[in-house]
Amino acid sequence: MQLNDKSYLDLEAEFCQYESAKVVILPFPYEGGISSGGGTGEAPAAVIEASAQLEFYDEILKFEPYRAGIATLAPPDLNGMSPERMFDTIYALARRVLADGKFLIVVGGDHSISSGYCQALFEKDHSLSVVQIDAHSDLRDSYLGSKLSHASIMSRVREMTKNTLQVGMRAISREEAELIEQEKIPVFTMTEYRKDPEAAITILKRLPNPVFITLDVDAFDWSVIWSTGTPEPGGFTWDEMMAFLTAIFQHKQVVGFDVVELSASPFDRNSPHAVAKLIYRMIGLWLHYQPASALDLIDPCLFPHQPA
Ligand SMILES: [Mn+2]
Repeated sequence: MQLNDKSYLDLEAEFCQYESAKVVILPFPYEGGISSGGGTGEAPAAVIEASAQLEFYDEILKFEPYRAGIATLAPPDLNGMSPERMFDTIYALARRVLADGKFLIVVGGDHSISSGYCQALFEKDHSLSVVQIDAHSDLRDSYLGSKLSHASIMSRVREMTKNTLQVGMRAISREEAELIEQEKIPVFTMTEYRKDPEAAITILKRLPNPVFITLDVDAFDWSVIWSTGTPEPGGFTWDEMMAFLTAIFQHKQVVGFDVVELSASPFDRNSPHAVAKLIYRMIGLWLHYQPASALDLIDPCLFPHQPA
């Protein structure tokens, strides 16, 4: 696998080799499935750039997650690619990385990229569940004539698996609301989640393993993520998001995640930094809550503390 010139966290060579890394980051700068905004094509590079400023030590989890090895792949050439070919490209790449036994993180790009990765995970295990954290329910059958639009991603996911949980919504069309009602789809608006997070956690606990998380950064409040294509006010604070993610990793066997819809801007250094840190915390949570035996640890220093 071809590595990126710059590794996530700007790691020393021994910690970012593909062969030894437990975690693999795939930058996937596709923005062919969006309806407004733009700039998601530059987002993965901005996140990798920002990640060089992170502390290696996680001050909450109290260890250094990078020691598990984090390889950063070179982004594929997606220039002018159709949504269909994009799907095939990410599907093939994800299959290969998963076959090598890695924990794969895809950094988008717009939300249309999620279905290819999800398909690769679903083929490995048909009991896959998907947790979507997003301001939008993305349940349109198609949008602007495209079934692979970023606004239709959960419709595509639900064709693979009905085991879904959607949290953080602040923008839903009437047709989507009717579908949610008819099919009793577990969707928590931000207001509902804030009022009673435990209701969502109860559904989360009932989802079959394994679990894939697709995280659209517009789920966050603008005080955390300012630069995104289809912003909505009133989203997750940083601490609310950390609490929800912790619950997911604590209760479920997470097999992968993606982070999508950041749009790079020359006027905003904060948002890519927040995404870089979000990814590092999620890597840390994954390591912390996985059974140590399953990780075949190469470095005993990784776990100075036993998982709670
Ligand atoms: Mn969204």
